Amino acid sequence: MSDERCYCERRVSELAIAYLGLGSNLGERDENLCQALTMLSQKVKVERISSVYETEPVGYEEQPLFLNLVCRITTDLAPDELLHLAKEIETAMGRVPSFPGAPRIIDIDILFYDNKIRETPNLTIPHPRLKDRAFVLIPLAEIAPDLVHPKLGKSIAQLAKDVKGQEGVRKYEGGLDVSDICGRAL
Ligand code: PH2
Ligand code: MG
Ligand code: MG
Repeated sequence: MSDERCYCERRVSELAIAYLGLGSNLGERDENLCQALTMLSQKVKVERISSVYETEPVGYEEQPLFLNLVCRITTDLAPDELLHLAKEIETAMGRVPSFPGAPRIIDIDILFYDNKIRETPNLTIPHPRLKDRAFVLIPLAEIAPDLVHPKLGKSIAQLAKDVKGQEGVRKYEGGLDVSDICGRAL
């Protein structure tokens, strides 16, 4: 076995698998999702992208419908570095600070990072609200049904089956197919 091969195997085993949730409800929502995926792909490997869903706003309800998707990435970034990247992309795309749950051009959330459980003031992993959010669980069940939530011990398929508000999450049929364009662009 060559040294090079050993090196490659070592690198691969250091990569983390993370799942990200993306949402947009301002401007050209599908283009925003695509731009965010393209920017992410410059720093991490975007391995899989769910379908795009049009979703009713959860929480603060007086705002436009969202487009949501989730993706699986592999990365050598640590969780804090990944959070920093997500914030950097949000800001570069023109997101301005507002009240929690306000309309936004783009939101990029870390849902899972390997099997890690972490609760710190600036970052909680797994995402603390994902278990109640059909707009996360339904797309996630497409690409990771057997992923087990490390705190709840339940699979994504199970959580998605039981989650409330499923009627507010519909496959997005209009306009661009984000995963298609991004599939070509990434
Ligand atoms: N994000 C929120 C609050 N509410 N609702 C939908 N449908 N989609 C979102 O991405 C979303 C939300 C906070 O990040
Ligand atoms: Mg969010
Ligand atoms: Mg966020």
